[in-house]
Amino acid sequence: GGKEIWPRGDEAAWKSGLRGVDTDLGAITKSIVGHVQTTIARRAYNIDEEGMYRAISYSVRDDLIVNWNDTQMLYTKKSPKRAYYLSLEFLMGRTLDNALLNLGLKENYRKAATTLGFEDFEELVESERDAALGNGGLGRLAACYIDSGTTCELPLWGYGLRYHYGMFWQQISTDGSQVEAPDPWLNHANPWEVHRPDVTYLIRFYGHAERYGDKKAIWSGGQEVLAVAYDVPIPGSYTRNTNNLRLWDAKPKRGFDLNSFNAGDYEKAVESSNSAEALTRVLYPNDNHMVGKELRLKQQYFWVAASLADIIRRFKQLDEPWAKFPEYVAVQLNDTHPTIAVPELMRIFVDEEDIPWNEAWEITQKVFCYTNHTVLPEALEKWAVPLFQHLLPRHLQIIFDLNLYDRRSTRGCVHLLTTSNVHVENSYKVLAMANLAVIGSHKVNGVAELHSELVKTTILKDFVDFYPDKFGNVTNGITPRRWLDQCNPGLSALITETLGGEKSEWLKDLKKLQGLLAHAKDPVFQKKWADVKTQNKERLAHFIEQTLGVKLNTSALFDIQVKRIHEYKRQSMNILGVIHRYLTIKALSAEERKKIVPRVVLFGGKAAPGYYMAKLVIRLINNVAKVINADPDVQDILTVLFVPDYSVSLAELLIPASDISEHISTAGTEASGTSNMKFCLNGGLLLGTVDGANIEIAEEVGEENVFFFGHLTPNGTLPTLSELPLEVFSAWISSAVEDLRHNHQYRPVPLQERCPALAVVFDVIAQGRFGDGHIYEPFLNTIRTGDYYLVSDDFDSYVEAQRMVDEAYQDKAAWAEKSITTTARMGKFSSDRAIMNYADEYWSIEPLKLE
Ligand code: GL2
Repeated sequence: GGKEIWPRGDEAAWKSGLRGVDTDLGAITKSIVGHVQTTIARRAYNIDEEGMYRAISYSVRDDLIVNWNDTQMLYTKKSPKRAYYLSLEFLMGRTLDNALLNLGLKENYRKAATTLGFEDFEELVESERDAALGNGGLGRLAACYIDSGTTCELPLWGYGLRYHYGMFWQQISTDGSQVEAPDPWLNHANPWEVHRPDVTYLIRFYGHAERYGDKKAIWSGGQEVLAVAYDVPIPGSYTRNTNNLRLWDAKPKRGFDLNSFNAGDYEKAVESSNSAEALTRVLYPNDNHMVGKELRLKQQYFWVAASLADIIRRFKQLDEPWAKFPEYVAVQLNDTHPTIAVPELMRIFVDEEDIPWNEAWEITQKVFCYTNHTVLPEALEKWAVPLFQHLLPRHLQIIFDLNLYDRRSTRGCVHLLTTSNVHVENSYKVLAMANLAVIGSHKVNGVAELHSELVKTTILKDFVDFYPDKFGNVTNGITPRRWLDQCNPGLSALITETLGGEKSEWLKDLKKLQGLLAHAKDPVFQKKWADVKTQNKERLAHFIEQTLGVKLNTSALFDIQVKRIHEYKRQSMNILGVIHRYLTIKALSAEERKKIVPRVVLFGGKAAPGYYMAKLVIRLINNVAKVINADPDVQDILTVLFVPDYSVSLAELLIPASDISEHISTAGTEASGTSNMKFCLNGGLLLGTVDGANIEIAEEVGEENVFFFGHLTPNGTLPTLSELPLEVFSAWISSAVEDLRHNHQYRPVPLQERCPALAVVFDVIAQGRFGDGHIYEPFLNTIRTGDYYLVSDDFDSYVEAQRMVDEAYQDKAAWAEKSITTTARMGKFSSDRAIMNYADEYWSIEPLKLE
């Protein structure tokens, strides 16, 4: 509140040049034309769609930046405690539409574009390329959280990497296989980022660490790379608050090595610059799977070191003692990817700031929180000690010292000492990053109730006795702005019309959707509801016909499974079920076939390029689709399609069109899932296993409105969590899965006896009905023997659940009621609720509104 001193020059001159956010049509048109003329250097007679998209984007960006500046100024002035979300992935998708809706300017921009001769505004919006800086749910969650954090007016920044190549582009070859092509998304100008050459840090790798004094060291030598900031403004909804996503790009410290250059070896001279820039070249395309590559560890340290340096620079401007650091800073570790932040902060405190070790450790733990996103063993990050030591010698020393320190502080607790120290015995030593994340944080959470329980009983069980208060749960959420208002404008309008008032009221308080319950049985409303669904199916069908040349029957039931292709997610069961359905229909008479509920089954998702089994499943899906779609016997009764190159934008098209979506992971394997929430919010019903957030969705929308199945569902019914305490339930799931796996391993029963219906399907595949059967043998064998993901155990009840879906779909009124009720009761799953939970209980930060 002190007196402001004008920093330089004539205050009036500065102020005369400042712009605000001008939202009237004239100002918008003028701004667009200005950008056409100068920013993109064109004129009215040679402006095309691509140019117009860019001019509009720069114009919208101006508004975002004005708000962004004002928000950052407010933060500087009030110095609230801030939270920083460290995520190696931010799967943002497109920005223009979202920004326009958040700013409330879409209609005026549409009008301005029309006046300038671009009548099809949606076409402009859809010409934007996705920012695909993430693999799947984990990366998209980060994007939802910064949207919600800003909408809730929290001082929350994201920190990530500016990959030059995002998630690969997926194509399908003529034999049905996935082929990967690079996604050089930055080849096109990216209007949504602001280059900050003034915000840079030098990051060191390799070299030597020499100890001295009390647990201190000097780290020197090695390679130095420059981290340069690119800022992406993040608008909130119905607020001027605009937060920041800061992405780091790697640049060589010097352009090239002058000595080699003088010696005439140009290639050698630029070599070091190549190796620096390789750092942020590409996103690792693995989902739920760790690959121990040195370059990946380099990315992690580069990103973490730059982010912490930036946070510390900001803190130093406050001129406060280090003990107060946790009163201004909370850092969220999104999975274990940023765990090196723990030893890095210790290194800065101890080596650079001269803070005694114990004090440094106390401060460090108060800063960090850690979210675990998976219990799959293959996904847990473990770094080989020799590799780690080579790249980060000083950090390894710190980790070893922490290990000793933790042993001392856990004195008497032998169990913890032997199994939960930071480095775990193996054929060579590895660092278990989750263990380091737990000891370095004051809070640890899972992402759905069941998952948080499983974390405590499996991978982190040794820590629970010792730190009982650290462990909690924050069930994931999704932003209703993108995942309802933006992707389903028809439904959004119907909801607003029905609830009355402004759409902002329910969009910012999603529990208000409950108001729809009063209309769930109203036939007139049901009809309107069903009509919106049909329009969304038509929109999707149009796209599919244009891009894939396949016609869809829009009065059919649309059954959709879109997510990463993974054995644990069991797309296998879906396609095997499709074959079973096909064979069943083929056995019917033409008369009987008329009674079948027509169905469109859509698949989408990418497989990691090195994941052989997942790629084989994609191939099977495509070849089954080929046969079924060409068979006149099932024309309009059954259509199967793999939609290539699944992305955020495709999800926005697919999700509003679904009647049923499949979330059918082996019980206990899907930490939460978030697309399940998106489908249900859009009135699609859920077909799933008792896993992840499916359980909480069923609790909210009512068990009668979901289709649960699985060997692990006793008597086909879900024991509600109130009947069965969560600890009991999670223990029961783990032991049941373990027993089944044990039996497959040690008391194998032939598939023919285990699941005769599935054995028939296998025979048909092996006989070559969908192309050379031999190709699929390795896949079939994983289920014939071992069956780790329990496909054969769950197949019969899956088929039965699908039969119940068909039956339910025939009663249109009852189906509409289920669909309306589902949407109405999805309020809990807004990411606003989740982010406020983190803000209150994990970060202790408060909203700060920009007036
Ligand atoms: C994931 C989980 O698999 C998924 O179930 C969860 O919804 C998301 C977000 O919490 O996190 N974990 C993970 O490693 N990936 C996920 O999508 N990639």
